[in-house]
Amino acid sequence: PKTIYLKDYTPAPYLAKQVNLSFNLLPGKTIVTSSVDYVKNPAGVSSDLVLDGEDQTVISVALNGQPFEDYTIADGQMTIVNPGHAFSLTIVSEIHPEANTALEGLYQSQGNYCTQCEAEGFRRITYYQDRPDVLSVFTVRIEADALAYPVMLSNGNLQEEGMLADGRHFRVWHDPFPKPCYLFALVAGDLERVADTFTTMTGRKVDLHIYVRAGDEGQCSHAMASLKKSMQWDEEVYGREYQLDLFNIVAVSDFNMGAMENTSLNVFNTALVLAHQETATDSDFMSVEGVIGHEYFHNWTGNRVTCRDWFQLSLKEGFTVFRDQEFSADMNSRAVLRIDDVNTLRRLQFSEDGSPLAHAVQPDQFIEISNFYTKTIYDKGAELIRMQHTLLGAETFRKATDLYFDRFDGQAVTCDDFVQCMADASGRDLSQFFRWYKQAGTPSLQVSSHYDASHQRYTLTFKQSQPDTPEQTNKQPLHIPVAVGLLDAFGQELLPTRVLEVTEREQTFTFADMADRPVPSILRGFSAPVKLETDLSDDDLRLLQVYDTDGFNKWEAGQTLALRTIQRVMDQPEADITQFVADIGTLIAQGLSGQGDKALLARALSLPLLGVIAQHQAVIDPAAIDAARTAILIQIKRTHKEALAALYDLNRNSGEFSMTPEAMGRRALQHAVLEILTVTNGTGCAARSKAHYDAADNMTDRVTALACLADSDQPQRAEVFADFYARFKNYPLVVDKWFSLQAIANREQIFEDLAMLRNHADFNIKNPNRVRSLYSAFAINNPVKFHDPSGKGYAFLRDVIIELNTINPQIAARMVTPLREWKRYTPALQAQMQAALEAILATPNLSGDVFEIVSKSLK
Ligand code: B3K
Ligand code: ZN
Repeated sequence: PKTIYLKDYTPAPYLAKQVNLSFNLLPGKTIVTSSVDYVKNPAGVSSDLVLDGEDQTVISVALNGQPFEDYTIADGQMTIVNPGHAFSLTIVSEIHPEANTALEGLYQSQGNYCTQCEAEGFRRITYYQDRPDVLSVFTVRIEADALAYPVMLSNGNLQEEGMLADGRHFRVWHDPFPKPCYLFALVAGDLERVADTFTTMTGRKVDLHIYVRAGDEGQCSHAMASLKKSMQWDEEVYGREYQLDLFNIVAVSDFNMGAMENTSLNVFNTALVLAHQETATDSDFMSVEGVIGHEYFHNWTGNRVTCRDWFQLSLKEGFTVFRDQEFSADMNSRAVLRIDDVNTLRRLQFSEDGSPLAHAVQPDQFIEISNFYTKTIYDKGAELIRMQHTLLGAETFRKATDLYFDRFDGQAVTCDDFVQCMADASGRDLSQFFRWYKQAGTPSLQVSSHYDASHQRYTLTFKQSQPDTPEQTNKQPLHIPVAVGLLDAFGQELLPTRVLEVTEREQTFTFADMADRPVPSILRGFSAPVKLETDLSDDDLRLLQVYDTDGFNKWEAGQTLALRTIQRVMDQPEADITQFVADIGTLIAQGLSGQGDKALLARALSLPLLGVIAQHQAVIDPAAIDAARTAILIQIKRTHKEALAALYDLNRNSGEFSMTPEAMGRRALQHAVLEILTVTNGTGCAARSKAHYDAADNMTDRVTALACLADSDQPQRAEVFADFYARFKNYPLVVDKWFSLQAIANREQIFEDLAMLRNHADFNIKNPNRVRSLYSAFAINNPVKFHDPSGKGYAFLRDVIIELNTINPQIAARMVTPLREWKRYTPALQAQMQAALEAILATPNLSGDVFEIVSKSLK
């Protein structure tokens, strides 16, 4: 496998003036004809036309209409030496979508045709300069059997359609906006359509269509509503209007990722479209809204302004994640969303940063671009945009994004170009800030405070440091926005949020006229993606937990107290934790009084997840973390059993099912409480969970019950899981949940369960959702059993990676994630994880995707 470097970027040798694609979808093969008008790129450095192509048979090539044979094909590239200044090239090739299990390029899902071209799937369809900086106008003709494939879609507007001989029909689609080939899409199949419309801010009517399998039409209303909200939000918040007359979403059940933003033809994983109270949880509803928004927002951030090369992936992904996070925050509770996003960032991105796979938001090199659709590019990338938003303020940030869209509409640009717009619009120098894009790793920020009573002065001293990461040492200090507020000893806010800009390795900020020592609320809203260490006392944290005006930091104070308590119990199992347990009692009492946001209380009552606790450990011992965490939960249960039961009862479902924030908060709170009440897994616990299941009129409550029963050995467990399967066996997305909820069980017979699930008739190695529902659920959400000292957990994952290597290399590579942090575990676990990685590396015919991740992990 070959490494590609950012520094080697050169502009494409030829521009594509227009692209005509014709697809003849036949049983057993598809014939693709591509006719492209090329003209030499004045900025290009070579005069050879080099086209990428994979997994296809070239049938004929014609240059300016004449048969042409003077080309060479080697290493996935067709080269034509000096074809001239302007010419047209027609290539006819044969491909086999029905045999495509990699789910890249043109493939079939449940008999329907669909495409996935980002990042480099277009080359599996036809020979082309498969790079994002070649933008062209596409016209696409599709021909297929009319009965089997009544729906035939591509990007843009429908130009022509008609019947042909032998029961075949055709359609021609035209997208007037030049686009890179990774945004090309085609769908052909037997699908039902759900329709609605949206009127844009200038009064244009846009048709909105969601295509699903027959029978799924009743599960589209939430996705449709989310799409309309997204379109309106982008007009209101960014002034961005949709440009075409039609916007299509197609849901397919075989998909490598969540969804894809192809111009006017988004292709979605069914998991992120279909949602109904009976089959989807509240958090599924939130994900659908967020991802529908995400893909729609790409229309401007990604499609209208696209990436120059794949090193700039975060230009569109980081910005678009930031946009979808803000959209969700505006539609729901901002603090709750921020808490959940930060939890994910810490659990998954911080751990990536701490692994041999750590990389910068704008990396310098990669082997396989598919491996770079990471938490760093996406979620840390979003944090970088968020920090620029914080530094500039909302109004100036909006000016800067207006400038960005004005300056670069229709172009393929870099992260540097984006930050330059931020700098130009604000008049600020952001060159130090740009280091965030180039330096990998999670910075540490240490804060010490000092109160000088005689001068009534309070100071905060910040020390930042950057960890070494692969091929990066001696890093420079970063420009860190730290949002700070000050409270007095009674919890009154003395100083509302102010953004301190830390730019030095060590820097002190002074607050004058402080009659008493204040309590600082530091890094409000998690204003920078750093590991924060403060010298706050437990009492300071307790004050913040009750009085902080910042919802995020209020929660964070409680989590810090919990982390300190967990650490104490890990160090000394007999440690006295009565104060912490009493604090939880105060929260429960608040809940009983009916005050406060239930969703926030649910999060306050939840101890940090093992994956978050692990980030604070020098050496990770999952069993030891779990033991301490569970011991604390048991003590909370014993101390507050009656109050918890009362809180549970108080939040019972009363009457009609509803999706209001209040109702979702109530369900989340019941879940958090039931989790504590059932921690001991005795007969009473199982009875409680079973009762919760029996009373459920929605999927959220059912999943709560199953999650609380998962670890149990009581007879109710089998009963409820069997009932669940019988009810929902015809709903693949719910069967995914059934797999996952068993895979996360922390119980003795888990390895027998896993074997049973692997051999279950409903398991399908070719379906990524099902693979994830078993393997990712186990390896990521069952850390105790995944890291079982026997090594059986690692072997289970190793075997599926080896099996998937030839079937679907992208999914195989992704599955390696839980192994890559191996060096952070105890020596005994390390050795077993390393052995699993080495066994994968020794597999014959290892794909470039898996090779890159495994070999880098082992370094
Ligand atoms: N842009 C797509 C990612 C597709 C990558 C496939 N290897 C999804 C998204 O971020 O919106
Ligand atoms: Zn995206």
